[in-house]
Amino acid sequence: MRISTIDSHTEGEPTRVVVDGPDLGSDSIEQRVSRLEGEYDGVRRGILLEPRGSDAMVAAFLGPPIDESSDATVIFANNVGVLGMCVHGTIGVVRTLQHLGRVSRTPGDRIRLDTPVGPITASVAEAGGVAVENVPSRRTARRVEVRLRDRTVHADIAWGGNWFALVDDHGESIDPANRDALLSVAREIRRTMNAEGRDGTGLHAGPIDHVELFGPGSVGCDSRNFVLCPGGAYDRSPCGTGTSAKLACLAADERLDPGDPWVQESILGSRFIGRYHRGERAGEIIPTVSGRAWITAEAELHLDPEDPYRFGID
Ligand code: PYC
Repeated sequence: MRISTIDSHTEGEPTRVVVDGPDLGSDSIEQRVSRLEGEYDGVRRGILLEPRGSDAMVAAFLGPPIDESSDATVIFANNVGVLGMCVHGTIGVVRTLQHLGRVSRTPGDRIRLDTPVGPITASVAEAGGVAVENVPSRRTARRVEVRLRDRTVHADIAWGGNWFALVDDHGESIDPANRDALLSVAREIRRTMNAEGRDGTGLHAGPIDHVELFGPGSVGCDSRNFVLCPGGAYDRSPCGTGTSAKLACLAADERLDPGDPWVQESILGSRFIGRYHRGERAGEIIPTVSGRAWITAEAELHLDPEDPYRFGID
């Protein structure tokens, strides 16, 4: 199978757009997801796992649109499976399509993409920026007590296209030098919440798959975060679905007004700017998250039938 890919990174977090690869079909998005999870799971692994990929890499599989007002479908996947949505990945997709000449570089131009959790719109911004209007986001639980081995923390549960547990009182410094401790506490929070059935509820109900720990931001930033992703890696960017979940919590607590900017810094010091307006349903917001991405590679991947590791190394 011929697999052509273009890699980019969005504020430090990698995306691999599959420009030519498995045919996921042109029927419903659920059927395309199930084809990727079934027939093409080995291909997903081959694209994302070592020796070609890494735990932090997110792949974007493009296809024909579902809705007639959309331009394309995108299904994001990482080292362990399909994601609901991915904002850093969407920014990478737009920059890749610009690189291919399929999307203009004119600020204000927009493309609409169908995702497994609903349509989103991405707008071209100045200086290589992209603004993603994400799916409706909301908080479903506030300050849930989570007892860990050596501390008790409190988590908000919010949907931003994936399910997040958002924690302020973890007691750790959000610093790259403290990464191992951050990974360990975030994993324990997720394990504990999953074991106790502290799930996201309502539309897209499901277990917490991301954990977001917050601390003070540096000058010009409202906050700094550390985000644990489903496959155990941490997000090098400020995580756009996580920023959307944060905006939902800020809106619910009346700490940020519609239209006002929220500058979310990542553990690396890179930034996303988030804003929201109110959604149609009570308690729901429509977040817009802006960031930048850069192309890093163009490749043709080979999955040699003789290669025992063609479908990746776990
Ligand atoms: O930016 O939404 C995001 C994201 C999800 C997982 C990694 N990045």
